[in-house]
Amino acid sequence: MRVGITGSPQAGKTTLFRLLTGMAGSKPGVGTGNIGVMEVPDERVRALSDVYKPQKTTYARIGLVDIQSYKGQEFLNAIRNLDALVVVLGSFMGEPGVLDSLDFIDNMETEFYCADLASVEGRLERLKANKAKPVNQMEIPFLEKCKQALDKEMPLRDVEFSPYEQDFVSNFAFYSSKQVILAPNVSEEHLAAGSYPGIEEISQVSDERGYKVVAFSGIVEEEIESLDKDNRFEFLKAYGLTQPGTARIAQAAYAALGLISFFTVGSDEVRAWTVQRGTGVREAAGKIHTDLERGFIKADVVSFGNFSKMGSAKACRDKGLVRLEGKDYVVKDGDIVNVRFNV
Ligand SMILES: Nc1nc2c(ncn2[C@@H]2O[C@H](COP(=O)(O)OP(=O)(O)O)[C@@H](O)[C@H]2O)c(=O)[nH]1
Ligand SMILES: [Mg+2]
Repeated sequence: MRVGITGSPQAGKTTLFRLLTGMAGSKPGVGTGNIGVMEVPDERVRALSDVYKPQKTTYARIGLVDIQSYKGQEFLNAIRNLDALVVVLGSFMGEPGVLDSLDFIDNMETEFYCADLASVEGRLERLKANKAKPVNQMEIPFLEKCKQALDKEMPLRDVEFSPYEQDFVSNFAFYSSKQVILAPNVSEEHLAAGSYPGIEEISQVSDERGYKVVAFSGIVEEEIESLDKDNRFEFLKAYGLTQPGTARIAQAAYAALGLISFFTVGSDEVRAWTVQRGTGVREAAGKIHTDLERGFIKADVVSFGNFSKMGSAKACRDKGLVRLEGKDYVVKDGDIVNVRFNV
């Protein structure tokens, strides 16, 4: 899973990329795109780490790309293999920044519809001309359904697909099925005020399209980054915030991708593991090590909520809050998992 940072020129994309990845070397507008990895901050991991005091604490991570092109085929090529996009809006620049941003979103959506429609129609023509095999005939109603939506400029992410159709969607890697998060980059004053230039237009677009909006301020984030931990909290509080914008953006991207975290704990390492929502515990165990999947017997599972209430694994066991789950159990966000296995 990879996320791209996009938006109009000067909106603050590279600034956000640098903040999210900690890659100090990333330069504005250089090369074909900076590539990095971002940590997904998680208070639960921090809390578990406070209890276990492990040698190592590992947060969830997702790949991040700072996209350097804005439109046309070059833009489409740059984002083809990305699963979600964070669109940075240059709200701190006032009216011109707002207009550029709205133009960018408008143009992006048009390019998505056109590109998806072209691939749907091209595929339909080939299927119909070829008298495709029975298995491919199943694809025709699916493609017709996509075409109907795209003709109405409805993004494919808003179309309800059956699990069977969902497989086709994944194979096509449609543009309009990518998740989008709007990230207005607002001035310091506007961050504190909770309102910013263009907020109404941006809300309207996000309501219509089902985009999540997470405002941040590049300048304020840079200040936060320069503070030590204790001062960060006080600083954020002054803005009425509990978490930096970077944390909120990383978490929004993670959720938009349908990803959840489960945890493993111990004195060596407290760690968040990433799985797609709906993953079975046996497959999830395989993320930790293939042996754990192959030799899976059962898993001890306690929710972070219960752990946090009781304060220790022992207290959870005493209260019967640690469940023994078999391979059919579906992992939930925040599960603390210990896999029993035998190879
Ligand atoms: N005042 C202000 N300037 C910013 C902010 N974020 C970025 N900039 C500046 O805007 C310019 C463009 O930023 P950059 O991240 O390179 O934009 P990009 O073209 O979208 O990658 C740089 O000079 C940044 O220092 C912000 O929140 N406030
Ligand atoms: Mg840049």
